[in-house]
Amino acid sequence: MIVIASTKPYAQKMLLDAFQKYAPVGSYCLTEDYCASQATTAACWFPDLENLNQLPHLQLIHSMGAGIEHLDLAKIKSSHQVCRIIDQDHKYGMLSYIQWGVLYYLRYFDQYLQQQAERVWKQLPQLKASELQIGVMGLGELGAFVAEKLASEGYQVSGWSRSRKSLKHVECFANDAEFEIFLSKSQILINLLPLTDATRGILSQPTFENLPRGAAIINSGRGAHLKTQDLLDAIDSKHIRGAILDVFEQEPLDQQSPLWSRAEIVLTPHIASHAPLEVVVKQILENDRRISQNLPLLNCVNIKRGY
Ligand code: NDP
Ligand code: OXD
Repeated sequence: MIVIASTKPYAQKMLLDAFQKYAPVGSYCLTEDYCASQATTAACWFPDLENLNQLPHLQLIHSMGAGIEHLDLAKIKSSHQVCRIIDQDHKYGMLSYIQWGVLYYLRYFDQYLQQQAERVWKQLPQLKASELQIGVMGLGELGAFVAEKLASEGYQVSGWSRSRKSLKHVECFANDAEFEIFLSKSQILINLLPLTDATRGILSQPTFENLPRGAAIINSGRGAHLKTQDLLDAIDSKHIRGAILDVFEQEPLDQQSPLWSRAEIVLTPHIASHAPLEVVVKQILENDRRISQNLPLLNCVNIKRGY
């Protein structure tokens, strides 16, 4: 039995609609239903973990996405496992978002939009992919996929992760000791890190100052990776050319945020990529089946590591 658990009304509705469409009747319920007491798995997005921790048969806290920062890991019971969604279409969705962002800078669309606003007719150089250095922070399921695909398109791609990776045509850097050299090769810096204590605020002044002058940022990790004022200062000083931001510390983004009105910033409402809901439901059902048959679960999170 799966219990649907989100404190966000839009996510609760999305999950319930998806289970109604793709899951067998009787395989899911809501936290307030009587049968929640039988639930072995919770399908979650910002759940009330204290409430879930009361359920006597619960064994699995399952994120409905790739990210798990919406779960307060300190509150997860030691008897509970945490799993997340990993899916090929999710990876392609992220890839297309990043490809768009990279082309936006490679072909100077940021500057042409500005020129249009000022009625300026001026042709800028037509750069080749091989002339652009891209750095991908986080070489996990999404980052490694994106980095290899961009490298196959001819870009000069570097990647950075905790442990060293070996990826086709990607120069791989690892851990804090190699962060600066990685940054120095990132004319476009793409963030695909998970949000943890170690990565919170990583898109900040010390990182920006190690990027080449005129670098651009694409943040499709999490909003709390970015220190907004540091970005605005780096743009004002012309060290950073601009940013494409998909995620924000507070979502929806506050109407008063200065980010809305900056020509150097492109905002999207956390749409870089979503796993298809049918896949979300199927993966959660599969893990719940595995629990009932005492089989190893798929796509488990390392709770100690935080991702
Ligand atoms: P994974 O857990 O598969 O990969 C995380 C990567 O980050 C790993 O390579 C890991 O290194 C690296 N990493 C973690 N901590 C550090 C650190 N302190 N220093 C250096 N590298 C580190 O995550 P996914 O690729 O599946 O997803 C990444 C994030 O993307 C998600 O957590 C989510 O926040 C975000 N996301 C955003 C979406 C959107 O629409 N905007 C959609 C989906 C996800 P190592 O391999 O060595 O462990
Ligand atoms: C995810 C997301 O974590 O959509 O999957 O942000």
